[in-house]
Amino acid sequence: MAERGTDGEPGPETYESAFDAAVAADERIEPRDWMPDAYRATLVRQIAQHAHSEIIGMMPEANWLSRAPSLRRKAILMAKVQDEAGHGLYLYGAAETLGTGRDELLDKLHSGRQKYSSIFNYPTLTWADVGAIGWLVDGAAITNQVPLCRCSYGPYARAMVRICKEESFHQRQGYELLLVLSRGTDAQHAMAQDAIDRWWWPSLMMFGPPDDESAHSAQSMAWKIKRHSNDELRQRFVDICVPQAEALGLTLPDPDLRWNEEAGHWDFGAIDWGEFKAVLKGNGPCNEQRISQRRRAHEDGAWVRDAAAAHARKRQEAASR
Ligand code: FAQ
Repeated sequence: MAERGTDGEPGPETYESAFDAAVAADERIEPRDWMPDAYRATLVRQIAQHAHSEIIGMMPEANWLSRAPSLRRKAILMAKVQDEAGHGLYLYGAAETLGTGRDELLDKLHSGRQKYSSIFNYPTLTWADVGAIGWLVDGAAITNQVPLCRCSYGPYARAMVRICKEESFHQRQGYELLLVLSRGTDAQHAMAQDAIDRWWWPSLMMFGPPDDESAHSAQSMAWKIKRHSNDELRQRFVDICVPQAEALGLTLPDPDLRWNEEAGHWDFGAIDWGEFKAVLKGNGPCNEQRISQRRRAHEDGAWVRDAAAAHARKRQEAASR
């Protein structure tokens, strides 16, 4: 029997068991529902890192907007980069429903107190990198995010449904771009292969540390925030990519890739976790550049925020007259 508080209201144990029962029954937890503080904090941490990844993730591809090889490619890339901004907005909105505002989260990003995905600390050296990001980075993002559509927290799960639809368009544009290059001139094929050589391993790192080093997985899976472990999703991604690489006529840069008949999966080589840790510590090739560009963009946008606030104030004053 659940405890009752002294004033006759249900005690904390009642709320906690209602929360546990809702999670066990695969029901959604909604913003006004009671939730454990640690559940709320875990969601804010993950959603914030995800939102930051979306807006920092605009930078590597935006680098190629002015140099896209045709008007069509430029229009597609502009739409994709704008989609990423939209994803950031949905996700900051989802975090807001947990009581943490965008200003606070951006402040944590800018001061290095919150992370964003390691992948966006690598440079985009050629046009083929736009294809590699679409195929591999968006592909990894979809593999990770489709199960998040069933996340126990309602606003995050619902945001993921729309995000995944858009990411799937992103993945296809990257695949198609690489296919054209791969079937193009020798120089174009070589450029596509070089991009895959550089983006393959960092893409595998997007899924996070191996399961036995993942600090949050067990609890997040018990709460049904995460539905699969980091290693399970990484394996799923490898299994999807191997036949796609073959269809593209490109080679994944891993001599240890081998079909494992017994396991029904592709075995793959060792990931350089030293590199992953260095990137997380701020020592990747572009960490400094990304964060200083983000801070500058935020400062440059101050007048827009001020103008929007002044406009909202004026409307409110007019309405109350
Ligand atoms: N990079 O215990 P775990 C995209 C951190 S969106 C940086 O395993 P968890 C779209 C982790 O935060 C890409 N940090 O953690 C796009 C934790 O640090 P903390 C982003 C990482 O949360 C495409 C620590 O390591 N997607 O690409 C990374 O259970 C193209 C311990 O790790 C999401 O955020 C990493 N790769 O699992 C945009 C999806 N991995 O907080 C533009 C949602 C781990 O203790 C262009 N997030 N860390 O200081 C998730 O599914 C999870 O948060 C994981 C990590 C799987 C990323």
